[in-house]
Amino acid sequence: MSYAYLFKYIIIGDTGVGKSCLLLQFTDKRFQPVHDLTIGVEFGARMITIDSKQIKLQIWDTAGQEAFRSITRSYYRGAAGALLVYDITRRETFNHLTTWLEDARQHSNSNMVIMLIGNKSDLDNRREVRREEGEAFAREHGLVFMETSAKTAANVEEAFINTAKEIYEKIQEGVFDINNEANGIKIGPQHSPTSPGGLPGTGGQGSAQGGGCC
Ligand SMILES: Nc1nc2c(ncn2[C@@H]2O[C@H](COP(=O)(O)OP(=O)(O)OP(=O)(O)O)[C@@H](O)[C@H]2O)c(=O)[nH]1
Ligand SMILES: [Mg+2]
Repeated sequence: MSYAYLFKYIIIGDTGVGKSCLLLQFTDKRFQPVHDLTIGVEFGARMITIDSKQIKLQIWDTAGQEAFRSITRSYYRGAAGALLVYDITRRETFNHLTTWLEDARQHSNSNMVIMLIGNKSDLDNRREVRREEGEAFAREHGLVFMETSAKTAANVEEAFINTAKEIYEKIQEGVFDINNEANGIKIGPQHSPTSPGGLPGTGGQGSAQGGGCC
């Protein structure tokens, strides 16, 4: 299927926080109660609509285990968005956020949108990190924040889609250099540069294009 833009994402955070389960819930709308550790990097994709434009999200799900850290680092550079995930039932995963953020900032392009995610919100009875602590960390570091559950799907759509909205807004503001694919954004065949945010139904496919040959 054709798209107006392709955004590349990376999902990062400690092992076991639920990165792969969040991706599976977003792409396949299902939850795996027993999920294997990720070895290296896994991959998923899904189409979404923003401002009546089709946007393809290409998502790299990394391994949280320390041994894979150097592989993870090599994926930051080409990402437009990052989901930085901790587990609300394990404080140590929250304590490690600073290290993850330093790594992300050091190896990514400066415009990368980072969404902080406190996952496993369904396990409120086992909570070790209060929502306010997540909010405060996000505010302090200029991140967007959300609590999610890969199990119940609460806020999972929102997390991926709000990140895309932020990226899309940055494109509209001219912040992202969209002609440089290394920034994690690719313009698709459906893109129509003459109608940014035009009336619903007027942008996108059809008209305008087609004049060119071969
Ligand atoms: N209750 C609950 N369990 C979850 C949730 N998300 C993930 N889990 C469980 O947590 C475990 C780890 O999830 P994964 O998605 O494999 O964790 P990961 O972050 O990908 O781990 P690595 O691949 O090692 O980095 C699995 O057994 C999941 O079933 C959630 O939102 N709620
Ligand atoms: Mg995983």
